[in-house]
Amino acid sequence: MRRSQIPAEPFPFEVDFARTALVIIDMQRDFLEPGGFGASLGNDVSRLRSAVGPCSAMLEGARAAGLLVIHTREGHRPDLADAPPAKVLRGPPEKRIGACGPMGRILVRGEPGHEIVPELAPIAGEPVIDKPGKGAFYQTDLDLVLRNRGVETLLVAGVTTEVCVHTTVREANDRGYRCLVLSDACASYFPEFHAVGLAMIAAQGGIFGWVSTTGEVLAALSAAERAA
Ligand code: C5J
Repeated sequence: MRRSQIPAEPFPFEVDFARTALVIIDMQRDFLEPGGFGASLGNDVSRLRSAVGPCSAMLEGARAAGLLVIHTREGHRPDLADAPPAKVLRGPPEKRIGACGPMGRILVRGEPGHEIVPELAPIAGEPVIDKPGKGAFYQTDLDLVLRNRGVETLLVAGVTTEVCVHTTVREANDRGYRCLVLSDACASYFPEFHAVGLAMIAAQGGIFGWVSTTGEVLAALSAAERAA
């Protein structure tokens, strides 16, 4: 496929889709549905639903075009051996990581709450990266997976904009990946943090990435496929 240009902030984004992966961050029931980790922290989880449609459209487009699709999930081993006490020992015990909630133990791998929402469920061949922290590179094999596939560019979507999306994009940028964040396919419990989080990425000449929309990326992807 030829190189394409996607309208983006702070300036148009050059991309070779053959060396690009879609990375969908933490679209898990624990963050999007009542009774999970996000709700245990006092958040209005309905605020994250806006990202589901755009993520789904981007997922469909990426699959159709044969892009590598990677899903991440934040969560911990059932024995919590990989959960730092500083992360666990917050809030009332019945709402902490590992406590039992309506979707099973909060933020624990293998529990219903840890699963990706059904609309965005991974299919065979799509790597799922289980991560103990906010960044998708920390203590995972994501970098290895991407390098083995020759990926140089990441299209990043998911939740939450200012936490796991931001941390992952910062980590990726430091490792030499070019990141385009899809504004409408990300969301936050705090609309103002979403807006500022996106602005921070594109500020200062794109200090650690670019920002565009699902529609712009899908249009560029279709044009690249037609031209191929
Ligand atoms: C948070 C995440 N917000 N996936 N995790 O704790 O952004």
